[in-house]
Amino acid sequence: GHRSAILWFTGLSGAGKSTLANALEQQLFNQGVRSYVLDGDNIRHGLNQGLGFSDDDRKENIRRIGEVAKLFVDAGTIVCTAFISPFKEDRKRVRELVEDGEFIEVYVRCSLEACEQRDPKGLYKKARAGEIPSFTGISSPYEEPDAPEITIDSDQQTVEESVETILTYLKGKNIL
Ligand code: GGZ
Repeated sequence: GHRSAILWFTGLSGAGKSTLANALEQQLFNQGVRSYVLDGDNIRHGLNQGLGFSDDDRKENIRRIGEVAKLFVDAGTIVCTAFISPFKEDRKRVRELVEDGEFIEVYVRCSLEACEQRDPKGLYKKARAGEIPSFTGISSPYEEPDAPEITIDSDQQTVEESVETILTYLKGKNIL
């Protein structure tokens, strides 16, 4: 058996949150651990369609995701969430929804320069051109975590190394 938890990935667009969350989920699945990834694909296009990127909409986005993540914890799952979640206060509120130790903040740290260089969807280019208002890192803030349980330097570590770091943390905390 294993304990349930929220692995809350936070970081800039293009930092690699979804990639890491999905790679971790694959490893957990291989080990027979019940896990699930919440990301823009299944949340912003569904439950949260209609929410945009104003501060208020982001706050509501994160609040709802936090509530859903809590349900997954109740259901005995390890849930990985991959959202920018730029505001400290919103992340703290999710932390407070679950028991101590059940909220694991994973800061996917990557310089704005590197994210902008990657620009897999061309969004930074559009944001710089003024075509996307309130773009995180350009025209909307990102508040770095002060004390994340795990920090991944995604411009220095491979996905495989990063997944190992997280698995080691989970084993150390007797979650796996
Ligand atoms: C930031 C935006 C924006 C703006 C669209 N700012 O790289 P992506 O494309 O796939 O991931 C980004 C995603 C961010 O949604 P989140 O739900 O994670 O944001 S938050 O936690 O702040 O609510 C990006 C795309 O949506 N996107 N417009 N203005 N990212």
